[in-house]
Amino acid sequence: MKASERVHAVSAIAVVFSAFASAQNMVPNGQFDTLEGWTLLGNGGQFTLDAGDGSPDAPAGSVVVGGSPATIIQSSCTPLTGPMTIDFQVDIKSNPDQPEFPPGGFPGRGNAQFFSSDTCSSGFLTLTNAENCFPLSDGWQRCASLNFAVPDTARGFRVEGGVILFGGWAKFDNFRLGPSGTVPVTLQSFDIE
Ligand SMILES: [Ca+2]
Repeated sequence: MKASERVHAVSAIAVVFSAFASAQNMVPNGQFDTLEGWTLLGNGGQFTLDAGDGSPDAPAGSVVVGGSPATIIQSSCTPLTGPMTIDFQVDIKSNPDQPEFPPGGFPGRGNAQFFSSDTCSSGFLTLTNAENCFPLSDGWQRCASLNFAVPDTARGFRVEGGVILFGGWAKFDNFRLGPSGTVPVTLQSFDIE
């Protein structure tokens, strides 16, 4: 193979790979390469990029709870056309002593929210909470919602990560959402050093 042909072959592989990767994950900047596309909600909370930690790769989105009970990071809105069945996951690391109250509820969580508008500014329809978030530990833990039925009227979605404990902290990484079976989502706990 000539050098020019090799270049073309490598380019073709790169194009195919990037198209496949973007089809897998519909969450913009779900790997926190930067803070772009993410918004902090909650009085006095802090949201920064942790260049020394991540799951699977650094950086991660790092949240410190402010004066309000809940501090939340929210992704930008992504257009989507229902009906479809999706898988959703997020990797979370947080205070090991976070209480679970109410059961299945608020502290150290991730969810995906669906809207009838493609800007997520109105028309909230439903949400799905990632499961297996408890108990949180100071190691990375994967939470997920599998085979969630998105309503046929959905035209946009966004995802959230949140933490409730006063004085608490959490890190988020690896937000993924896509048609079921196209994102490598698994319900499992794991630690990454
Ligand atoms: Ca990352």
